[in-house]
Amino acid sequence: MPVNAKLIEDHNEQHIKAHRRKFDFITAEIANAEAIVQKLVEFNIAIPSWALGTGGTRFGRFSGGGEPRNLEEKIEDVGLLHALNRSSGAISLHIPWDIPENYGAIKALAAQYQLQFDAVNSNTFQDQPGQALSYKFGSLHHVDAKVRQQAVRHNIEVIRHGVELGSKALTVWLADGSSFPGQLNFRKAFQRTLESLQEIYRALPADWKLLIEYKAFEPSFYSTTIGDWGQSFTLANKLGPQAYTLVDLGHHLANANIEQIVALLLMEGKLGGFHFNDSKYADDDLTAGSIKPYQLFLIFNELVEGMDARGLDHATGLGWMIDASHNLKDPLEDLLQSVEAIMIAYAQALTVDRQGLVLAQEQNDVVKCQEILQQAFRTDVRPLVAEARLVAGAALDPIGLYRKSQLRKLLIDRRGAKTIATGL
Ligand SMILES: [Mn+2]
Repeated sequence: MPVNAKLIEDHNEQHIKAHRRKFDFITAEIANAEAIVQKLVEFNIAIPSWALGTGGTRFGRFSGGGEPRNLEEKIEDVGLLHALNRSSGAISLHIPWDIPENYGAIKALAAQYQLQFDAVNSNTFQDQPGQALSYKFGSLHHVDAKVRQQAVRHNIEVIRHGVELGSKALTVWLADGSSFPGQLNFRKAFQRTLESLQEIYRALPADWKLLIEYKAFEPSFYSTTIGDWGQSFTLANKLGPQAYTLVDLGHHLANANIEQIVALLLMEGKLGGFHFNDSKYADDDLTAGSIKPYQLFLIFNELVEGMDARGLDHATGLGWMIDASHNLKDPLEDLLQSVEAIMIAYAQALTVDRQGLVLAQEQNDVVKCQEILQQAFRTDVRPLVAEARLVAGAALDPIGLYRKSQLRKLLIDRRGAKTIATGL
């Protein structure tokens, strides 16, 4: 492991004076700094196994070098991130891209880096080598029962892999949809999807969640069979108490009010998890907070308010995961940026004057409501996030340390300059 306690200590030593100055300033500015730092220490965001290699577009892919060649190296990369920020303590696997050959060895490796296994993800959006039937026209909604059966069996197999590793959730995202009017009978497609999901649901262990992700469009361009939160929510309600909706920030039509969606799903007890990314147009897979940090804050504002209203533990009540794939940045630096942006938005949401906001809302004081939210958003909470890292034994400046230690060069030396992460 290239990042050890000594390296972190030496790095923090160099930054501690400047950090103390900034932290003292903010603790004087806000009331509950210590409690916020403690919440930040507990908060972790899972890293998906497919975010560790350079993503591409349909036009090209430009590999960055030193990418993880197998599951072991993916776990090593997440371990590296977690050692730097102590906020990335889980990995989310994609089956069949990351099928473990030896569960015991994989679990031991993850434990060595203090990593948990987050939700497992099934894949019926592409055909695998040797697969009997094609998903060209969909999977769980397919007109042919044999294709649906194959897709159901795959999902149940994914659950089995997850059970072996200690995961507690299956995330289903379907590419099922249609690209031309008339191609699909919407009612039948939805009904077939429900029946397939019911079969998968019956195979869930009692302490597992089924997370149903939705997406407005792409790869289909006319309709998606689970296209929005209402469709996912309907399925989750019909399936039962272990089924939940999963919100991916990039899966909405432009200008959708995601914070309102989140608030209502939480109120109904059906928000199960989150996929963080950012976008200018649609599913752009950009770094969280890179385009719309205010939206990210407003979402966290609703999350904190809604989770507190239901008495949910912020760290464990919902599944938190990044879902992005980058084609320009070093994936590890990009993930450090995403985690930082998420922590900042969460910290800002924790500083919102809740009582003041309730009062202003009840008095229809629209100006005051905006003042309260923007006061929190415009407060520089980065010293709180840095303090949480310091307390947890992470680096005060994770990207600075990553660069100074030349960790990418080290990975390239070990793995080679031309490697491609499995699944990409
Ligand atoms: Mn997603």
